[in-house]
Amino acid sequence: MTLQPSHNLMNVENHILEMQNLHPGASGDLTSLLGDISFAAKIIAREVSHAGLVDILGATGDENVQGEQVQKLDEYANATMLRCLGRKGQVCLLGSEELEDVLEVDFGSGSGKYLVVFDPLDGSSNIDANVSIGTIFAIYARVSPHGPGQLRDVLQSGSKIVAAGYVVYGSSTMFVYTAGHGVHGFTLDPGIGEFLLSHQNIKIPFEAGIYSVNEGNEPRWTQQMKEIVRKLKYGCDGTAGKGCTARYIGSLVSDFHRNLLYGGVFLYPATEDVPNGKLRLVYEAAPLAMIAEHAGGYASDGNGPILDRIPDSIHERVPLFIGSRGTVLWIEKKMADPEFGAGL
Ligand code: AHM
Ligand code: MG
Repeated sequence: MTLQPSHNLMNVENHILEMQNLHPGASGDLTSLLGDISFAAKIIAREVSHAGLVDILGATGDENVQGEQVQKLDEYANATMLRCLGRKGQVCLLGSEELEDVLEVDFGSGSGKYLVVFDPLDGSSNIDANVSIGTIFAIYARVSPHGPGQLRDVLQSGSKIVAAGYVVYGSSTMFVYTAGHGVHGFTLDPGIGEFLLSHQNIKIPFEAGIYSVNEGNEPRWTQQMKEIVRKLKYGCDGTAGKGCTARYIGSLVSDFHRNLLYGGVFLYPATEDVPNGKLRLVYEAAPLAMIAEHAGGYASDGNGPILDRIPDSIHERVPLFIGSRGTVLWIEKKMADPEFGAGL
């Protein structure tokens, strides 16, 4: 009997190393940075699994039994990412949705090649209800020559992302990433503390069977958007004529992850009162857009690819349509048609 490589258990670190081998001459900095992120994810996952005990063990601002300050989970996740990333001199800059400004990093070497941007705990309004939440990240190569990173290093289009991924803290914890060679998912085995390859080379179905949108905002959508969502329900060219079913968690990572596996589209359009939508280009939309594209999907701001947008500021917001490629392209086409929905 011959042992097939597919029988091997693969943890995320070994997988990332295999990906590195596709790039002869790679320094290993990206590999170790992705390893740092998966390490941080395990620490955050452990804390998330205790979230419901906070009221029993001590509220925010209290001291816990070890005499440590109890932190809100999103603050904890942010602090954990900052503590884990780039200790080996791989990064020149970090940007977090939780921080107003970027953090220049200088561990003395002055030569960190990469910068990492992240949303440490996305969907945080769901924490207290035990609903799944996540972490989103993207890694860029710096454009400034040397020394601590600069703002211009972050203000690059998503098409320049070198690696992106997310972690879902759900019924199990999953780490999903791409470094440009497919999208791969790993499930945390809490018993051994390892992310094991469980979803190799994820591909999203071309047409959505699910639509995910906060329909409470419908009164403030354009007529065009109302008609787009109506057509998603009843069936249209973008859904092979079939009507979609609705699923909306209110955690972008979790909604995106489910749609990636099953085929679906997530929409966070502009509304009268919020002209650029709610979601952030740098920390949420661009990293997930890279994942979507490498899984065969697509992400649009309604006019064109999210990945083409160059942010003007780090907290810039953007309308987001992301998921099954055929469906998002159909939405984009309808948004370009001023007559669509005009008769409503
Ligand atoms: P957050 O980063 O503060 O958690 O906000 C982003 C979240 C997304 O996860 C989710 O898709 C969206 O907000 C839900 O917004 P709404 O409650 O308006 O539907
Ligand atoms: Mg978020």
